Amino acid sequence: MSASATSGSVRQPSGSAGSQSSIPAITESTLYSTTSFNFSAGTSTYLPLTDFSNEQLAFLWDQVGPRQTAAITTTVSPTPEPSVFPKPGNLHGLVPAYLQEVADAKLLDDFLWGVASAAFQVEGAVDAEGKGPSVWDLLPHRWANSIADNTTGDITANNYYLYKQDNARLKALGIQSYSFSIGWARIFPFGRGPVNAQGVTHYDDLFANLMDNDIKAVVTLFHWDTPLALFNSYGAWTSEDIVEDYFNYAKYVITRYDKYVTAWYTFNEPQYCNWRFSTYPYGTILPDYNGIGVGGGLRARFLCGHYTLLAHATVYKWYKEVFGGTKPMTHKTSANYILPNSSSAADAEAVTRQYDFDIGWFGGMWTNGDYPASLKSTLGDLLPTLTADQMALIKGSGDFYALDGYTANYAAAPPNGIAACAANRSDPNFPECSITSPLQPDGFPEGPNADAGASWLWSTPQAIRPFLSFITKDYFPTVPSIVVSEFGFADPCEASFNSPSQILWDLRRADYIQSYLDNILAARVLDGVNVTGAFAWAIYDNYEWNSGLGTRFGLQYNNMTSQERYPKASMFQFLNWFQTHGTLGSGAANITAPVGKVKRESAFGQL
Ligand code: PNW
Repeated sequence: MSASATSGSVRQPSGSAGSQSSIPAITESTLYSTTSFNFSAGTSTYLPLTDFSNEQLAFLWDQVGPRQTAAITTTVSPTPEPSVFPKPGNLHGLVPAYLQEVADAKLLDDFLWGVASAAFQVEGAVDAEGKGPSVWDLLPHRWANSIADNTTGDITANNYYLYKQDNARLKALGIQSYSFSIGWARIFPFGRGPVNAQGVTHYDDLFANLMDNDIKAVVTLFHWDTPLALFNSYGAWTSEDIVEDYFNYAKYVITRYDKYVTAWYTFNEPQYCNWRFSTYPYGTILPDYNGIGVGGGLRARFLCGHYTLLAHATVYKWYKEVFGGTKPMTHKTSANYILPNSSSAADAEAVTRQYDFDIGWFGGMWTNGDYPASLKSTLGDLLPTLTADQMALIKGSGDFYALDGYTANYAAAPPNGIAACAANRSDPNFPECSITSPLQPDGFPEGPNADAGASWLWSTPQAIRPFLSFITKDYFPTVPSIVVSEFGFADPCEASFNSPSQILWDLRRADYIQSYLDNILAARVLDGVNVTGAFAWAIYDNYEWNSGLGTRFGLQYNNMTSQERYPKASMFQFLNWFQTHGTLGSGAANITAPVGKVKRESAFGQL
């Protein structure tokens, strides 16, 4: 800090000109010292994070402000699920199959499939049982107008207390696997320091309950809910300190739960460093450490990416080489299929650049561990340099590719040319220097659009088939297998409907799911892509980040008042597809369990 002590020097009131003034001179008490404060000079120094007291936890929650509490605040015992659910009938049946070539094809035994969620989006119970705040608990409360409908995630689907019923529902529907994330600040309320016993007991019971229901657990360690204390202390993902704190958290969770987990994801979509982390309110609501400046931007984006990548690779190496882990581990990647807007060489280059910035950025595990050349030449000193040791750590740090691939885009070179754009950090299209659009070259939309709260999403289910080939054969030929770790759709205006009779026949989502799965199967059986899994987003309606509760991705409708879940038509479309193409090929509810039907082996250890 550069504040200078000025004790003893006393400025006279204005207008007092020495001895001619009738105003008495100010004399300062010697009991005090004074300082020239300068808040912006303070951001070069980290705040220590060593006090893990209840008072400090209360201080963090005061930073968030008053929270909402659900009507239900204790774990609920499940009631029996129906054996038959209301479902689409004779007057509007399910959407028919799209690809007759794969009508009789069956999935292989190893296919992993189910529905997905994330801790912040479904758990609620925001400050329950010793949890610390994450940055996502803060933002909806304190960052004015940052959430489309001004809702918070304080309660959302209240899965923290309702998980037993939710798991019973998954079993009753015959769903093989559940992909979910663990809340870092439930385990470590301050991001580091002591473990929160109640949070651990909760996850112990969640795993036990999933095992008792024969549901495979696919677990993400980090789905964007960074502990707030780490922002306060050193700027979270803009500091290398985060690598050690994340590693410490990951080791704890993996050591405790590995035997119950079918596959591990270290990170959900490191691209969050672009479209979420880099736009947080640094310099106002969050401190702007590490030279980030007010509002974040490119420096925040690529520092975040750098430390995310190193944190991932550090955990992977430890898991395989020290812990001796045998479960498949990778991170999820958010990417969409990109088509050129024309046959020009410039548009082809725009497509390549878009892929480099979307998937090449975090694809070092499939290459030599380094960033793509286009990123290095365009970004210069905005992109931290990877050392030879770091590249060696990153290279090979994944067992399979996990793709969250929702939609597609056309890419065009900017009108001033790629070279001019890439040489100018102020260019509006910097750094990708490609302009993406959901319009085909003839101007017609590529598919039906989603809800306004997911304006980036267009239903383009046929894109997944060539995209799977592109990733595994062209862009990263070293990828051994690929799982579609998220796909899903938000029907327009669903949140403005207020009764199940309007909501439950979700035609666009059902249509998207049928075609999407048909195209995955075609990629596998016709194109020879080793695609080994598919997870629909989401288990039920939940908190959609900056779109709040008003944009819905659920295959089940969730009444946020009663917290009752109702399967939508899309859920039956999804189940029917796996009943048709599953290994047993029967209509039985629990159709794929032959592989890895995981049984609880023993009681959890002590804390
Ligand atoms: C994923 N895109 O985010 C997240 O993992 C989920 O938490 C989220 O709820 C879900 O998709 C639906 O949005 C994405 O722009 C965000 O292509 C943006 C994109 C893709 C996925």
